[in-house]
Amino acid sequence: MEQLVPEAWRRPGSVVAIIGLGKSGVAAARLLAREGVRVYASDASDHPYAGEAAEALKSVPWVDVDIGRHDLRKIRQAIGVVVSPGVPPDAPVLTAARHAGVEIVSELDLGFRALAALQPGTRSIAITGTNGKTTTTALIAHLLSAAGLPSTTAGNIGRPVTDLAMANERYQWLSLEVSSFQLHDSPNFAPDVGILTNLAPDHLDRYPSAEAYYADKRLLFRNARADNVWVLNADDPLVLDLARGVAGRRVLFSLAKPADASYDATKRLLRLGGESLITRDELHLLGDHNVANALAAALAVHEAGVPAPLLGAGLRSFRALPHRLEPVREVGGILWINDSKATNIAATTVAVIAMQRPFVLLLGGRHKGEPYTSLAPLLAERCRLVIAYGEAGPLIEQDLGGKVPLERGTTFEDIIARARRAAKPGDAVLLSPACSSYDMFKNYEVRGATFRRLVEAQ
Ligand code: UMA
Repeated sequence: MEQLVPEAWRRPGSVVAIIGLGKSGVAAARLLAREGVRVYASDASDHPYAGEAAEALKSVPWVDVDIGRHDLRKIRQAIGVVVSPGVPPDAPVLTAARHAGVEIVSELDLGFRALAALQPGTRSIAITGTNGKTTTTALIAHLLSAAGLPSTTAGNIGRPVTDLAMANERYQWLSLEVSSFQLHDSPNFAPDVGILTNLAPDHLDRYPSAEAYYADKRLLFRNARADNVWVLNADDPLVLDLARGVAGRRVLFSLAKPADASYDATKRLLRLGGESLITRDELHLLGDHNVANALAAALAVHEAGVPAPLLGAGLRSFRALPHRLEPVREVGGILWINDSKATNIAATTVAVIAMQRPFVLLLGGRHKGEPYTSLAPLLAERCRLVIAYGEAGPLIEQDLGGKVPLERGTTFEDIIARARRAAKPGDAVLLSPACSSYDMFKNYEVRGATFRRLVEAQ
């Protein structure tokens, strides 16, 4: 049996430092304390994301909690560091640990190791890529469960893997969404099946270049074995390049050409090998990118042993996730769509391409580094108005002003009122911000929920 944690972590006098007390840090602290490992858990912010849960750790034996600072002396003396995904690798606290020779592992790594020890035999499908990860992850768990194979989701989709490892739940398969942040410092991560949905620049506020971001994505393959299956996007040369020379079998999906899973645009049919899965109209998701996600998910679940007819039934019964091109409500002929999860240009691009009606686009939030200019040609045809708001408002105006009709907005109440005035019956209003939400909200979920509440109140 694999060791749940390195033996040295359990030695008397050893302390493991946990950096960041969001969901990941809190779950990691709980797991280690349960295993009898002493923990020093700290968060630089006075208001860590996990708030009350982080406070509650103070009453857990074996856990020493600091909120509002990192005690670098304690961290330098630690036997190991467990880092939360939101802490950038060049954060001073990690630099201090590295200089002191302390090994740094991610919460994903700790969780994956614990899963292997506590739930041996559970198999995993890991999903990464710039966009489509969350929908594909949820769709995979749905397809597995619909076919009678007990499964659940964890990882970047919301539930830390350490939390799942600790739970008294048993699954045959896990569908794990893994971000580039989580793949970093994850030497033990080794899924059975891996999916790379697509690659485009993102997180340029954290990485020095797109290449550095892709290099972290490549860590999906770091423990590749001959019996692995890699599900790859045949339409994305960057994906194929990244997987070049990796051990294991590769299966391909494509919207444009024959592949292991493909889309026949003339007959509007999704296919797996020679078999038909479903028609386009039976897939209740907006946009061709979601056809690609469905093909990727079907291929992965097929590898888990589920035959095409059962995959077809599962695809038919799946519905859009909240905040991902989610139709909220149609009022007076105007369809309001919540795509708050679109936090980069590539995600907003696919949303814009998916629009079949004229639309008003709500764009803004905290700028993440990429210019907005590439959106201009896509907006020329159907976009009635861009409403630019938030910290990125001036940059968006600079990049798109004069090229598409654009006005500036302030609060969410204000941008929704402006959208209502501009939209005509038959139009859509699309919240697809291309930015993070952190200038105005706790996260993209709260941003989407605010949009929904205001739209429903109309
Ligand atoms: N912090 C420090 N010191 C620092 C820097 C940060 O203490 O030097 C603290 C912050 O104050 C914060 C904590 O570290 O309290 C960081 O927490 P976190 O951001 O890792 O938050 P979690 O709640 O643990 O959520 C994380 C993922 N968040 C990120 O990767 C930013 C969640 O993905 C994921 O669902 C969760 O783990 C469970 O696995 C969210 C996300 O936005 C959805 N992901 C990005 C994306 O999808 O684009 C990658």
